[in-house]
Amino acid sequence: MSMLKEKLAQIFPPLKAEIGSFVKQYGDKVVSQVTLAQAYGGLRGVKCLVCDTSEVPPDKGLIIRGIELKDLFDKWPEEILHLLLTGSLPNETELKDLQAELKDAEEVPDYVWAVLDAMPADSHPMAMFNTAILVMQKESVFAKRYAEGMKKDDYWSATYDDAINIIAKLPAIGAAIYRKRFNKGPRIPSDKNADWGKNYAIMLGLPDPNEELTKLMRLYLTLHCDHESGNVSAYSASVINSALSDLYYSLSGGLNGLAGPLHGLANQECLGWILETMEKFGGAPTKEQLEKFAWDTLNSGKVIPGYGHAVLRITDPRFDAFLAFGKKYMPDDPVFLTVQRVFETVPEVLKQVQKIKDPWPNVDAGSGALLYHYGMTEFSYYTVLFSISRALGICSQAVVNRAMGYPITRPKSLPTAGYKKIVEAQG
Ligand code: HAX
Repeated sequence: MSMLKEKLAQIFPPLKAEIGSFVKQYGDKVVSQVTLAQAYGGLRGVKCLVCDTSEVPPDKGLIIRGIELKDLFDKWPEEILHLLLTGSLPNETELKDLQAELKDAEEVPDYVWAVLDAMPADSHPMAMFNTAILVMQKESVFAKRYAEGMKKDDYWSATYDDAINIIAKLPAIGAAIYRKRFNKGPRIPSDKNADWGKNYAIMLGLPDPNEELTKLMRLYLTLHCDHESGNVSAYSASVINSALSDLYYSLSGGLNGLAGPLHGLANQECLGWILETMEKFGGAPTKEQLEKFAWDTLNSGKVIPGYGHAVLRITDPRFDAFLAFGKKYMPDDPVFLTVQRVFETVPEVLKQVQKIKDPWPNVDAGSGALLYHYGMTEFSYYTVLFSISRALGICSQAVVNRAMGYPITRPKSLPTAGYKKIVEAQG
């Protein structure tokens, strides 16, 4: 058994007992109330989910297991995976053990390549990525063991095996989709000595003379890892997983949600918007030009991608991290300069629109410009990169949920007539 799995086997039983007695003792305490506006408004702010891997206070942004993101910028994705699952960063031996475990599981079955080859050449990279995950469902350890009558206490262990088997393969799958979809040449084999993030950079096949792209990939894969459990992709995946559909089904399903323009696809949309301004104004636009362009976008009924958030009310610390990276490695890049100028302009515009609750940039406002700088100019691919990272959080949440024995998710819906009755009864 790997060191990480052994550690989890120690951690989970007492945690399950603790949560069990906590709920038994305080089960009837009220933790949240739901107004009619919230029922019709995407359940914004309703506290009714549990997520122990991370939380997102509106005034701070992502906190992973009690550690603010700004203190994790230099950590590698494998370290973050360990943190998400166990609540602590790995020591050197634990990190090596986890990296070896991932290496052992990285071989992608050949039929995945055949399925990707059979897809239309103009398929969206996200459709290709989620198909690749789903088509591997027959490998699920959870599904196999469930069919054999696995005990409920073992659900987490089989989910863990699926999580490692999937996470290990995602860099190779993601990189192969990039190369195939954008005619970059044949797949590049995995480097047996490279860590998860570096290996991904290698397999993409983009020039990386000073290993700056490798650094960006590690940072990117760390920053997008998790964002509590109420966002569309994590919540969808968790609902699917609660039916004991294995992680191949649930991760793929959740990531289909990430493919939406109000969620992960915003990074593709945002770079598109930035480049559109540059094309229109013949280079990096002035603040005045940007201000007008922002108003034109709003007045045409569109959102300004990369700005606003359902939870956050500050500049997203993940955006701060990308901004700092850009200032260090590409201060004069015109696309990056435009991102900075948009940051100096757009919040002031959005503040004037009363209904918008968060005028600040989110994670998707700057990441694309950095990828563009290193030659990844095909921005319909960007959400795949997001997905590879987000799989860390979605898989960790599923392992924890199955270890805690949480039941199937099934909130109650009412027809509008039902809500009218409730409201009328209150006078
Ligand atoms: N541009 C224009 N209008 C915006 C806006 C923006 N950037 N942000 C919010 N609004 C609008 C909403 O569309 C909504 O309008 P309607 O009432 O007419 O529908 C109104 O302001 C109130 O919205 P809100 O309460 O401030 O925000 P929501 O919680 O409803 O939505 C969103 C949050 C992220 C979906 C929203 O801010 C948005 O559409 N932003 C642009 C797209 C984007 O960047 N998405 C990525 C978010 C981060 C993420 O998940 N990454 O994966």
